[in-house]
Amino acid sequence: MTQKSKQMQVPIVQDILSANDEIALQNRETLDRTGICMVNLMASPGAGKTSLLLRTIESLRTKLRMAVIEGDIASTVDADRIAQENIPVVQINTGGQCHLDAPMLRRALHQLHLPDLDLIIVENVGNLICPVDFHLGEHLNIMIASVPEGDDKPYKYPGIFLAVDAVVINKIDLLPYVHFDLAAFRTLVTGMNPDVHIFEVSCETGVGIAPWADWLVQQTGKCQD
Ligand SMILES: Nc1nc2c(ncn2[C@@H]2O[C@H](COP(=O)(O)OP(=O)(O)O)[C@@H](O)[C@H]2O)c(=O)[nH]1
Ligand SMILES: [Mg+2]
Ligand SMILES: [Zn+2]
Repeated sequence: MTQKSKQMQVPIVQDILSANDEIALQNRETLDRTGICMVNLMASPGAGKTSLLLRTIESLRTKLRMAVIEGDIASTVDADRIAQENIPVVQINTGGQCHLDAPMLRRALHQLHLPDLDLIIVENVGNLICPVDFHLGEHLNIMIASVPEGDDKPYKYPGIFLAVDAVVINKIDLLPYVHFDLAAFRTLVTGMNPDVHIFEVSCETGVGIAPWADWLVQQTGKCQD
């Protein structure tokens, strides 16, 4: 790439991001008017986003009125699974795009009956890189880091670890079989992001889901004040 074409690309990216931020702000205002908390759930493919959603729905079904927005490059597999739980679900197929953006969320929010909801959880496209750059209007950014992915991910993808409000370490049932230094991982993440909340869970066994669900109830309450 020539120096000139490099210079030309930077303002274009900034324009896209700021146009997105403007719509994200409008989404946020829509949610705040109705006192809804929206969570942007990010992780690599297979880390356990849909599994954590299912466990969260199971725990909070009687406490919060929830809906799910499912982002995928293609297919409705995850949305179909959530719909079986009798929770309102909207599928966004990004048509190849590797992240959700605020205009997509605006269209999805139009399909939900907002006065009936307390909490919306958005399953972003499986990707640790760009989803974090595209605000959706969310109140909380959460990432899942799963044990088999290894404990070095904060070094490789610092952007997402710096930006999130909470890191959910999933698949802790696999700790006896996989090298993952939990203490070192915690130290590294809190060193990068001192305010981050860290949860250790297994969506397979249900261990650790209760503290995560309690925290989510508490955070949702803040949006309703
Ligand atoms: N052993 C184990 N497997 C899990 C756990 N959570 C999810 N999985 C499995 O990991 C795979 C991917 O999970 P999924 O929720 O679809 O991940 P997503 O792509 O991030 O939505 C599935 O086969 C799940 O059964 C866990 O805590 N322990
Ligand atoms: Mg999924
Ligand atoms: Zn992307």
